[in-house]
Amino acid sequence: MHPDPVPPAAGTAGDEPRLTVAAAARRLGVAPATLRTWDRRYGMGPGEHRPGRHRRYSPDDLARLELMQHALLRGASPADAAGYARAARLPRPGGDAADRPRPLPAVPREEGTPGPDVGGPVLLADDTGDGQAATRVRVGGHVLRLPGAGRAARGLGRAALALDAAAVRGGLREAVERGGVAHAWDEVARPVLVSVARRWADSGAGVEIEHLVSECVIGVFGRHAAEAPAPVSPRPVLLAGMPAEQHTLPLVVLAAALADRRVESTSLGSNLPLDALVAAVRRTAPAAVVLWAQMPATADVEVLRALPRTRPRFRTYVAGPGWTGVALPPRITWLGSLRDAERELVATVLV
Ligand code: B12
Repeated sequence: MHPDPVPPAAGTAGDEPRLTVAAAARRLGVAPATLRTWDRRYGMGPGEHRPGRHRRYSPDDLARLELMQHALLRGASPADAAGYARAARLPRPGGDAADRPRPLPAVPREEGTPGPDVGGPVLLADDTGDGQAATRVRVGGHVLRLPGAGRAARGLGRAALALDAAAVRGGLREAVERGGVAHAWDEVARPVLVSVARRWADSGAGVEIEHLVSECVIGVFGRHAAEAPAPVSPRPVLLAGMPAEQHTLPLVVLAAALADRRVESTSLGSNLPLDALVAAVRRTAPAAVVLWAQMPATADVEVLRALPRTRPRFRTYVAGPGWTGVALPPRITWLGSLRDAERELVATVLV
């Protein structure tokens, strides 16, 4: 898809389409928040600003941003990249094409349209061998496979590979704003996490990317939950990782989804010791308890049996791939997806 060109404002050179922040961001394959940051911190915003109008990027502004992006991807600091881009002489229209800075390819119009390889972020079509077109995101020499992923996930993948935390956060925030928490997790963040992990499993590389994306997920979804309207649920949902379980991102996201439904949750994070879990259940009088096990080793039914009986009672749920194939004690329900969990918990809590 093309970025939406904005018709030239009256009184400007008629042949120079100007782009909004969103359209310029799409053209460059970065989050709008990244462009705003580059503007605020490094003075890389639109050159011309006319009172009473939104700021728009001219072709020259875009060319400078592309130069900045090139420099960043080659390892320059943001400040140095911005300085380089500002100082560069841009070719005039009609000048010798060979003198022009090589523009980064825009995000391809169609899924699977290969872009030219200029060393910047490129999306490539790829045959997975099962007849399905897969999309790979590449930054520098790093490649991330994102089969069937949409534009937002590909943008997030690029930002993640570039270890650009501001862009990852911006991409996540934008996805939440556009499509809601479940969309941002299931269609944007999760494919990237799964792909990063697959890359790690195949090559042993990229744990730093996994950590960076995890931190950004915790930051963005955590903040979303904190800023939600006051809850109306009479009792909270208690969310905790099983003892010895380090993976709890889905619970952070679940807390954000519940907050949007005005359901209060109490998050106890990862690796909660059993006695602490028991104490928390007694003290918070939850309507429901959700225990996440990512790893089979942490999916221990003895923990479920050790939970205290309280009045009023609470319902116990387990979630995460660790529980697959585990015979659960009676009245314990397994939650298979974020959307299912949200639906089930809202029904349980908001009775
Ligand atoms: C993020 C992550 C981390 C983060 C965790 C941060 C945090 N605070 O949670 C960090 C960096 C700390 C980490 C560390 C490690 N990790 Co890790 N990690 C992951 C990763 C990428 C995502 C985990 C996650 O959130 N999964 C949730 C979503 C993204 O995936 P899913 O579980 O498959 O989703 C399914 C369901 O769970 C469900 N679902 C999804 N979301 C939701 C939400 C709700 C509410 C519900 C109910 C359901 C649901 O839908 C999906 C389809 O069924 C996974 C890869 C993966 N594919 O999961 C590896 C992964 C789990 N890690 C792995 C490993 C080995 C480790 C480490 C041991 C080594 C390492 N990679 O550094 C360490 C140490 C951890 C430890 N001591 O236990 C392996 C586990 C292999 C195994 N089964 O034994 C995985 C699978 C990576 C891999 N390819 O090998 N990790």
